Amino acid sequence: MTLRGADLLARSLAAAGARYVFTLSGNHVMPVFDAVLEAKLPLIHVRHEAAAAHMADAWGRLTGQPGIALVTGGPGHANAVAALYTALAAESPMVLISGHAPLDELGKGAFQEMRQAELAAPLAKASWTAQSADSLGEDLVKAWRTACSGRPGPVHLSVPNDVLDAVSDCALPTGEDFRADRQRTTAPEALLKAKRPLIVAGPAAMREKLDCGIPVIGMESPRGVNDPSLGRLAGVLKKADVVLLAGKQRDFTLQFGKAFAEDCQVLAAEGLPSFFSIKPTSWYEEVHAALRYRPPEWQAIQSRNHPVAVCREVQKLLEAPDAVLVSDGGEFGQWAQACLSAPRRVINGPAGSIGSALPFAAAAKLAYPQARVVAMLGDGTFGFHMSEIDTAVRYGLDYLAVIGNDAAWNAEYQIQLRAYGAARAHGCELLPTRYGAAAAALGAHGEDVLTFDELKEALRRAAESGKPACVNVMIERVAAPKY
Ligand SMILES: Cc1ncc(C[n+]2csc(CCOP(=O)(O)OP(=O)(O)O)c2C)c(N)n1
Ligand SMILES: [Mg+2]
Repeated sequence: MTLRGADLLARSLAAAGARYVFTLSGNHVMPVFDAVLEAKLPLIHVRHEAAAAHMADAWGRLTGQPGIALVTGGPGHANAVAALYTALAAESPMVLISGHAPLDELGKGAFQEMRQAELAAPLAKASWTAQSADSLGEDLVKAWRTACSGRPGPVHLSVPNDVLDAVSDCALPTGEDFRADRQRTTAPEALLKAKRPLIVAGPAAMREKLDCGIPVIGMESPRGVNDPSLGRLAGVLKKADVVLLAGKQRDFTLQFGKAFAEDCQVLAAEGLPSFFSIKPTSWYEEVHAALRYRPPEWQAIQSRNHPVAVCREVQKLLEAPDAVLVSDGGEFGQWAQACLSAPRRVINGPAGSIGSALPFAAAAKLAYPQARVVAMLGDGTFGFHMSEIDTAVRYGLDYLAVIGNDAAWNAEYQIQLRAYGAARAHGCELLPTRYGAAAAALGAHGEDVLTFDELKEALRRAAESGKPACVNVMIERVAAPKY
């Protein structure tokens, strides 16, 4: 069968099992927009290319299958590349496919000509430019498998216009060609014999559950051992006698190894060990109690526009067995992670890059249409991809976004207070904008909550609206939790 490169691309993605293409249109990729009609591959078209990449990232983390982002060449590619950093740090399987100036015009000043593969390379596991329609199927197999294999991560493929328009009679890859196996190794003897063993899992490893009688601690926060969702982790890390780092670097999050006692034996593996089971000891309970720890004085914080009180109301919405919590942003995001739990969680992750919450929530809703999806984000963070509310409205993605609005880039403001003093704090103020009204103008259900008593009803109305919803709550400008 003779097919255009664009058809080969679209049909290969369908054969791989891709469910959606997260995209923003542009001259270079219009052949693919045409080809997805036959391949029956739905497009989710967004308002900024970074949002498409963030959606592919969240899809990858939630489903384990690479999310696919498709953007146009040059500026579209450059916009999308910025979002790869978050996916790389979160070890998220995704493929960014970018249109590209035609091969036969390169070096001649082609429209939107750019050294795209080089631009994406530092932020991807692999990054290259397709050279012919005949090899496009192989390119896609390699991209997909690389994204999933070993430590997962983003992969970039640029596809020149003339490659998309060229015809080829090469065979399409099959679903089997795309399959990537993940291998585990056996647990090291020293870990099994230890008195106080710990497994510290990196972002990809922690998404694969292992319940084995040894505490498995997932680390995916830029705040490392001080991650507020991990309670008093720092104390138990110091007590451990043998630690297995499973797909986890001894990086800044572990204070480059100083988070462990000097005589602690630190072992490393690519990922989690294969299943084993030992009888949990009192150490297991001690570690879990430390992780659960939250200051008891928080219970006294009631009926105030404090993040703890806001989260207490939001937690009631997350009790559903399939709920997804998305958390992003500075201090408010840290409070959300400290106070909220849900069966599934997607956070901006070790990259510490803010702004991805709304695209993440949209992808979560596509991955789990029946699930309640709640995104917690700061007011500054909301501004990054506010226009994605429009995308959510167009596709009926009825997530609930809760904005903790302290009219500031508070995380940075807090740094100024600590480092330079209140008199020198500047450049981090925002306005107490009515983001609920803005969301309503974009077609969502919007609420602006100025006093705490209004919160409960506003959340109820939002959750029952059947629309994408945004509850903007004015909160006190407090520093992130510390234990
Ligand atoms: C892409 C990106 N830009 C800037 C920063 C620095 N930064 C981290 S938190 C933060 C403030 C976020 O403000 P907001 O979303 O309102 O949350 P708040 O801290 O006020 O609760 C900023 C600017 C970052 N981490 N990532
Ligand atoms: Mg703020």
